[in-house]
Amino acid sequence: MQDVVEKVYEQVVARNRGEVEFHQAVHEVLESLDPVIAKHPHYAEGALLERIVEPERQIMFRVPWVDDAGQVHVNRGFRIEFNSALGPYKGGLRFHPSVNAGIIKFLGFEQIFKNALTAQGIGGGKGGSDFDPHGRSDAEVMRFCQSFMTELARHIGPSTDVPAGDIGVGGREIGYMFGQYKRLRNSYDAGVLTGKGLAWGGSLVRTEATGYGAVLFAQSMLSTKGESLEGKKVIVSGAGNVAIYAIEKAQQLGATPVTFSDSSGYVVDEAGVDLDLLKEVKEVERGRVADYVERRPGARLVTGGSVWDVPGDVALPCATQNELDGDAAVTLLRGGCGVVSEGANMPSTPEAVEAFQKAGILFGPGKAANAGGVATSALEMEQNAGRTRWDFATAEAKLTGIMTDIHDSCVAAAEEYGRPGDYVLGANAAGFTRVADVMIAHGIV
Ligand code: NDP
Ligand code: 2IT
Repeated sequence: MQDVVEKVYEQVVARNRGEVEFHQAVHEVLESLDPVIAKHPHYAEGALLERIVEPERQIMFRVPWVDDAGQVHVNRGFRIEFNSALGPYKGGLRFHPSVNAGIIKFLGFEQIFKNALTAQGIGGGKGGSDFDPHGRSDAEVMRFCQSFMTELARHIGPSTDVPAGDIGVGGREIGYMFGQYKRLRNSYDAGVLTGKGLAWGGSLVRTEATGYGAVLFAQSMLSTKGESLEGKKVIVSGAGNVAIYAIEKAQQLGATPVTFSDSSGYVVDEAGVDLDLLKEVKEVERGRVADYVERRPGARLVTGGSVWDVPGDVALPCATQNELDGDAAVTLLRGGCGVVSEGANMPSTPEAVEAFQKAGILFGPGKAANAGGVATSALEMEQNAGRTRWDFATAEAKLTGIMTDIHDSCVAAAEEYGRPGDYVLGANAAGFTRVADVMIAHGIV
């Protein structure tokens, strides 16, 4: 890293002690900026870099709620409003016991550049709580969501900050939070949350968008080599929203996904994943991956090791951050993997990214490859503002166009800064320059 960039990174580490995921996300972006700043030194002036790594606002609050047995629990809520240069803060809410300020900050920081890549006028933010929805009844989840929104409501709005889902937050949680927001404000502000139900302002394709987008991004990368997903064996991690619809789109494009996973283990189904069964187990029953294996002859559950031990042509990490380390990358490469498209946020460790890039395979970083989710959220906001609703084909065509544009922007930026084929540099440089140009236009704010 150049001195000027290195200094900014050191300050981030000193100021945000122990927030290792945030440090990691900042390091990756700043490292990419060396050739950008060498060519355009003005991006390092006016403390622009120091401003971009500092959230505009960080909100942390108490979330008390009562379980079905009458016991009171206290969780911690977060909303990090990171950057509003391009539009209202936009980004998901994560409910998972591992959530802390550093995790929400890393996600919020990534979101700034991801949202810039979509070219839809959305700033970057993220939020969530260390609440664990696993094993909780609907009534408990509802009471938690209502308590969470009682505080969050004062900070958000359709032109201010527009949350959505992430790990542990899907249609059910968005519904409970929207109900509480509407009640508190006495106002049907559909555009205050995205990922809503189709009957109350949601958009077709939002459920599918992140997984679909990650596969479309893989397909675009392959097309630069004159190849496609047709006939490819695909290794998928996760069994949630992103993983399920990545599997669906991969199947539609003629590939064969053979794995998925959750925190209890991974499943190998060499005949190809039975998507209807997986949806039944995960979306309807909220079950575990073992429930799939019980009903699917030929599929096996593996509870030790890593899903990345399974050889395949394409890897789609769709679970969580740092789920794919350097050793897993080497194993994947040895198994013949030539494409990685990140459905999750920062699933590959820096060592894994380095291994993929050294091997010269196609590597699509999350902030580009998984941008289809937030892009379709912005399409939902657009429909809400226009009090209109598009059909599935219209929304999907828009998503496909946006993913192609993101891919092409990454390719162009990587070429401009002298590293053709480097999608990490391409995504970071293209996202950064869009935000930075507007921050400069807005003055020192
Ligand atoms: P879900 O909650 O629907 O699914 C998450 C899946 O990942 C579950 O199968 C879960 O298993 C597994 N998982 C989560 N944390 C861990 C962990 N620490 N160890 C092992 N397995 C884990 O979330 P999503 O599918 O929405 O999100 C997945 C990833 O995609 C996240 O990184 C998220 O930030 C990213 N993303 C999501 C978008 C969206 O639109 N939803 C948009 C862009 C990115 P278990 O249930 O056992 O915990
Ligand atoms: O990480 C992400 O981009 C998301 N969880 C989706 C955010 C959104 O606002 O749709």
